[in-house]
Amino acid sequence: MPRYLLTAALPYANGPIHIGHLAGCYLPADVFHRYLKAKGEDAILICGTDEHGVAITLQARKEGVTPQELVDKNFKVIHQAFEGLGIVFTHFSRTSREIHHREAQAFFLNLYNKGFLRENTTSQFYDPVAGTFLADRYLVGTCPHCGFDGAYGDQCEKCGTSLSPDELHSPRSVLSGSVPEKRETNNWFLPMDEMLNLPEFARYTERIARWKSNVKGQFNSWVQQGLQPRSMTRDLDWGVKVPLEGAEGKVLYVWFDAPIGYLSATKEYMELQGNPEGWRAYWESEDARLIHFIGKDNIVFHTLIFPMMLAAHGQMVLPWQVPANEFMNLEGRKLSTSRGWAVWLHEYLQDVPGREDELRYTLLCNLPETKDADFSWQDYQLRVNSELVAILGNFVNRVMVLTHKLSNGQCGELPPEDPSTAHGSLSLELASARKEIRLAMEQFRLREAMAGVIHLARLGNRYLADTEPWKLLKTDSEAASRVLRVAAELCAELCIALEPFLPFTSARLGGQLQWQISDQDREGWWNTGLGGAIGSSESRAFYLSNGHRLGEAALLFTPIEDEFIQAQVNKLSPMNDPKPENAPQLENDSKPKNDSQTEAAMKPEVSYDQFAALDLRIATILSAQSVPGADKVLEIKVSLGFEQRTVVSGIAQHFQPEALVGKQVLMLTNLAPRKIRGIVSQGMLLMAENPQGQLVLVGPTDNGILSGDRVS
Ligand code: B3M
Ligand code: ZN
Repeated sequence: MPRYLLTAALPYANGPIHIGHLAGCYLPADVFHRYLKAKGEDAILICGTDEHGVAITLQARKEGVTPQELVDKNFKVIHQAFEGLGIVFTHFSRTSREIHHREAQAFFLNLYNKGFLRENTTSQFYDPVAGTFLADRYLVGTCPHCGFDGAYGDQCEKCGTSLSPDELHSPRSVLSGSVPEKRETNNWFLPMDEMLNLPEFARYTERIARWKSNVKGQFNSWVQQGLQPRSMTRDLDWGVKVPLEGAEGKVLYVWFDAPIGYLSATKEYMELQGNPEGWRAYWESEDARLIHFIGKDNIVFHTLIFPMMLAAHGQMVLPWQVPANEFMNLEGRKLSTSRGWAVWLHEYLQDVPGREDELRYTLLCNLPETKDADFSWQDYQLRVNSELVAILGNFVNRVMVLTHKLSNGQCGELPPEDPSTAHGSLSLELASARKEIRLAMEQFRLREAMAGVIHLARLGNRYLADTEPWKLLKTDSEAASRVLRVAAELCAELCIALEPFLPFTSARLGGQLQWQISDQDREGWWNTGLGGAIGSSESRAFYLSNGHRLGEAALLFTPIEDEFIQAQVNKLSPMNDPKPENAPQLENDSKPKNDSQTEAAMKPEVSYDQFAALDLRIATILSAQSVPGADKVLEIKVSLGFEQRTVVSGIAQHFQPEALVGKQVLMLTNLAPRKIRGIVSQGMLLMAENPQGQLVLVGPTDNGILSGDRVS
């Protein structure tokens, strides 16, 4: 029997968890783990905080605390937030623990002794005042592409370009502000080019053919680009010390030690279980299936570097699957923690206690499994109100209330199988719905599986609509009793099917039914619950007994009010981007200028990259209205085809609001949102100014272009 070793990327302990992390890997990992357990499989889910690397030291500096204080604080916040959302790990550890340092050093020495870590000299930037080598992030300077003077040695956050430290103009040290110098230093490199040919690694790459295409694609492109030896040590004082003589002041590269965290955490767990050799069954056994749940930015480390390390180490399992997800955006924009464009899990749990599954559900429905996806508060509201409340909650509630009305909650007998009845066609549809759910889970299509479970409730509603037990109640109470028993059985079935996805709801539902899922029912449903009528010998689904008494009816979900959604949207007010002096200043649409026709008013030249960074599209105006107390601006709703936006535009003195409705307009869609007159404006409408100083719409209308079409 296979043994499943599931891992979820170790979150950096440099800050709390947001919805992007959840959708990227933690929620899928939790759902899949719960699913395997429900099936009766032997599975463990391992995670913990990643507490090393410059992500930690830089943040600690920013907050004016030591790295240790920072990781201690965030470990707690992260761990608690996961628990709050019902994300349950078999073991959640930390890479700062002694066992991890010991394991990572032993791993390093194993590879070193086999000749897989080669010493090499390179020249690196050094801060003569602080007396230390500088990691890329510790260098700032002028971006060679956009001229921004706060670019880091690895990336310019203004224009988004990746950089190497040598490309920065006038580099300075973040630590002391001094001009760094180049010094030689020794580090240890993994010869990745040679390691491709390790037999274990080569054998492993055959599996990749059946992996997700986003994962396969990244793996292949790295290999095709040609691999270079990569340094596995750093000149830093925070991290796992390099266990070699002459390596003082050096630590393991964080991406060398962090994945070993999966191993050290497994060992720690087994030790705590009093089974110190227990880890071998998951890491060294032929039957073990290692599955890494990660986000797309971690693919190369989990499909290439760590597997090479495992292959070189010997005797270790290599990944069996890496179901990496793409990114989750928020309200149409990339999440940005530095700009406050995020929904934080710990804040959500605090703001709306008792609504854990509402968040799980919305995220599961939008998992970025094949491409980037979007979370919006409006979608959250819609999903909760029109799916959880109106489909799932409504079905269960009707069954509960009607059964109480009929027989004080006491269940009657199941009707015999009869394909010609509504019961018969319900059974047929259930059979294929169950199959779809199981198949989707096997293939890591969690969002389809989630939709499939809601579909079960939809079928239940249809069954009630077809049989109308509320009418039978008055005319034929025995028939009503049979119908309601079938429906109550479906409620029990939902309790099982919901469990991996919405565990809180499943538990609440079980409470209402006064029924507890047995291991046998759970395993039966997930393994063999493929066909047959409810209550038939074939499906074996016969969860409640005759005469079973249901508990009190209570609402599983309540609708989300507009005010709550508005308050959440208002919370998203990103701080301003850093703005370099010579970067192009975009016109503020609330104050049109008058000098646009003169050549003297030409703005400085921009690069192609700067231009390409603008997301310009055609939008259609859906509505326009004046804003009370503001005579210059209009609140305008536009459609981009794939979504709707609100824009506050300073054009009230140029247009009658009604005249704008239905017009197409050019729109800059990726301008950072800001609050104008208390309304979040999500983009800018572009217009021209005629010689009379009047604003007019430019370009489009009625030439076949559609909302959302790009302008370039
Ligand atoms: N901490 C990166 C990240 O949070 C990193 C993952 C480590 S997994 C071994 O994206
Ligand atoms: Zn730049």
